[in-house]
Amino acid sequence: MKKLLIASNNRGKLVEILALLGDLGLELITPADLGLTIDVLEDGQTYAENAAKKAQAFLEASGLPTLADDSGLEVDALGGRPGLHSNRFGPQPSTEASRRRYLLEMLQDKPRPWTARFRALIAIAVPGRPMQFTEGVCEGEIIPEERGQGGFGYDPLFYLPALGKTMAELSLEEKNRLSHRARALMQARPILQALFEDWGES
Ligand code: ITT
Repeated sequence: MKKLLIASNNRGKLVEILALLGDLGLELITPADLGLTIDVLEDGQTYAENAAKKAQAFLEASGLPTLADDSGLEVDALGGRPGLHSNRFGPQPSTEASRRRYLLEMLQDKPRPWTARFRALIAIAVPGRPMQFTEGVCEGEIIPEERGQGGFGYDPLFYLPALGKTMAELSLEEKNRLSHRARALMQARPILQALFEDWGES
């Protein structure tokens, strides 16, 4: 079976991506499957730059076609922060829980609603081909108290007004119908299908 490496060390992301691409007829490989422990320095100026860096580093380490995700939460009242720095927001070292607490601290004096969006950039790297990118956005708002146990990261604080639920109150299937990552990967699917048709066995 043709192999695609999913270049993420984030367990929550991996679960979602494996479910979203599971029916493509590809063998989806994780860094752990290969014993790869690469921590790419995410110092790009854009999500696309960071996604490309991750995809390229894992492609070079594995020789496999590789897909990477760079994503973040953009809160309007904070001028789009934490954005690119969503995984290292606030005092370091940080945890998912400490980053959520810091986000609420930053917002406490700002008028509500705290409108926000999640953004995901997907980079697809195949040896000898130009890198390809897709993007997905999911609009919502930050609420002052955590709700729900599902998902990861900022999900318990990210409320979807149309559903009356936070991302963390959705099942994996529900999140994967509407999330930023789902939207970006929906566009990535035909790109992957075309690449793998040309690519032959690998
Ligand atoms: P990899 O680079 O190894 O994939 P990472 O967690 O470092 O893992 P990013 O650099 O893309 O990934 O950081 C994205 C951060 O944005 C992530 O750690 C969360 O804090 C947040 N985030 C992204 N997508 C999210 C989602 O679907 N739900 C909640 N938080 C999310």
